[in-house]
Amino acid sequence: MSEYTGKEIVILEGLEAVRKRPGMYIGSTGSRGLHHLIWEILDNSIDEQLAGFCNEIHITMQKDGGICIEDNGRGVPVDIHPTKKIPTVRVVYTILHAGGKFGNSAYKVSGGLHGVGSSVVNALSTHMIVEVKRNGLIYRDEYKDGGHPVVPLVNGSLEPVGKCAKTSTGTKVTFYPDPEIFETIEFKADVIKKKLKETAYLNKNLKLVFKNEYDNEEKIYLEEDGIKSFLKYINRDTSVLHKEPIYIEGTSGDIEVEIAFQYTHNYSEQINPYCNRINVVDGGTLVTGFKMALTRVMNQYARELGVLKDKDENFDGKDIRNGLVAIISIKHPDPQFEGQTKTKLGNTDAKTAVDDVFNTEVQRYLDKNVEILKIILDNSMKSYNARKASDKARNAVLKQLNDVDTKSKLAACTSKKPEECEVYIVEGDSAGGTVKTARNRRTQAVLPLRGKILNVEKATLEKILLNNEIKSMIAAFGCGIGDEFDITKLRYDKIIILTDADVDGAHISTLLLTFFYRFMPELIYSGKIYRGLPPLYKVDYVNNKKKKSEYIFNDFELEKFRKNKDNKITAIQRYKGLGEMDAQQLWETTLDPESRILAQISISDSVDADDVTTTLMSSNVPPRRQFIMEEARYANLDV
Ligand code: 28F
Repeated sequence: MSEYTGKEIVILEGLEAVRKRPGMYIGSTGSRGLHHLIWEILDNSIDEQLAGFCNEIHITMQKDGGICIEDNGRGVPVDIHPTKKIPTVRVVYTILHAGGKFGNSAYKVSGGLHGVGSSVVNALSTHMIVEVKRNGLIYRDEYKDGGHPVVPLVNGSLEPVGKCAKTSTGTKVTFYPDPEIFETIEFKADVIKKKLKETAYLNKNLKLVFKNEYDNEEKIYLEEDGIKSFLKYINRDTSVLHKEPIYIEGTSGDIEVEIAFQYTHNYSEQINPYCNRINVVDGGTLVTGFKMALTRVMNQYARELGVLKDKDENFDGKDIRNGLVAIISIKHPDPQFEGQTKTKLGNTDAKTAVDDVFNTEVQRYLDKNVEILKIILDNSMKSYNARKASDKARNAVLKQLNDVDTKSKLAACTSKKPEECEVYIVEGDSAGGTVKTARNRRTQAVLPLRGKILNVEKATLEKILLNNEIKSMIAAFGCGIGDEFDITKLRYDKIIILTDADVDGAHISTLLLTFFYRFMPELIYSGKIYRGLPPLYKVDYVNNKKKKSEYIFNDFELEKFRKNKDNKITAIQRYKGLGEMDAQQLWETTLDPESRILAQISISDSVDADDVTTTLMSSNVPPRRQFIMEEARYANLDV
């Protein structure tokens, strides 16, 4: 056991803060949060690869419940830290936000915990071992019970514990998550494997070796074709217009650009941008550069080949991107991440670089693959013609929207200040009726929806705009749709989806989310969308000889409640739907800002998000159900 000095106490207070509010650092203490621990450690190895010093990472699920991650990078420095006066490796693992990778531009990353997560993982582990191979020596530091160092320092330094070849370098981290923090400490091989697969796609030629000691499985992930294979994977269940994705790469100045894209039969477009392997979900300059170049190059070809005649207008960018699925991955030495969530790239030179590389390389590619060029131009022409034809219909519909406002079932609120107003989108007329009685009329509006809403993945824009439920929503929100969307006109601060806590409810909620994601994604990105979480149970019980009752929101909570010996349960009521609650109960559980529980909907990874929508909307029923239940559970945990 080491004795703590004053310095260490300050350090441990930082880690104590992580233990007090784990959700703030890793999102949740459920299964997602648990796996997040692995991603944090893995990110550090990947950063080391990005810096050019590592090409192999081993990830092992140990039989004793621990996770071991080992890379062949340079090894975390062990010398005494200039200001903290303890070994740098101990600084990295015990001081919050001491990733210290700032200043080294190759390491700059967006938001999140990237590169600073080591100490967070340590804080949430009962035991952690860090082994470093550097300069022909092996070092080992170890921590117990949320980050307390247990290896004594000698003159302030870590003593080497062994020798190795000078050429053998790297970092190995083994950790055991704390069962007092996490609802579950069971790692899922499938979840880890999915992540490693995606990691391999984004890091061409990085070898990831997964080992599962429980069933002696070993699997190697290595993608020589990088994002090209990634794109094939994203489109694996989608019907495509050409079998091989278009893949181009090149360098412009000191920026490396890689692009893969493919056309599908979908009506939507999906562009997945990455900068230094970070998914910049809000896009930014690299996406602007791509769109500009694609539009220009395709219009040039269309003129040259006579697809567009002199009298014709140019293709609109949208015409050319109809059905497009693309991955743009750039490496930038000094990325500027912007926006509230730091998920938008700001560097103007990234725009020029992407435009530049696309311009030269795509023409080189398409001149050799004329049949693909023809497919793209033909597809653009179809969208162009459809757009011209539906412009009239669309304008007519948009004009009608004002009418809908009066015809729709929206029960408006009296306040006109968006910052204090909320709208509840409620499943079914009867629940809608109760919510109308129970709500605070001044700030809470109610929009009841009848039955299931249109599956927007399968419908054309025209059809979507003619759907009554969707028209009512567009009219109620007041901020338009698609290109004309303007979030500053939004009439509400929160849009709250309220459905029954069952599979159908989850399905309706997912259809709504799909609609928002496709046509008003900014609503999700700016955190305006919530799910109301109605309780599953009401428990009457006796505690200290007093009769009490409490709402319970999931089975996990109910189990915890049952285990508490101070409570003598007298009755448990299970709510099958919102319809079973009276106005008072609805007010307390889902409307009253003081006591309701809302889950904010967020998307951290657009590839995942799209994957979710395609899985859901496929006609294959069993996986759909599975997803819905899982999502419903996550929603409960992410409160
Ligand atoms: C299994 C997890 O964490 N790998 C890591 C390195 C390498 C360096 C480093 C890490 C330097 C100043 C902190 C080595 N030599 N795997 C890992 N490999 N961190 S984490 O540096 C950390 C910073 O303060 C490294 C020269 N420069 C950097």
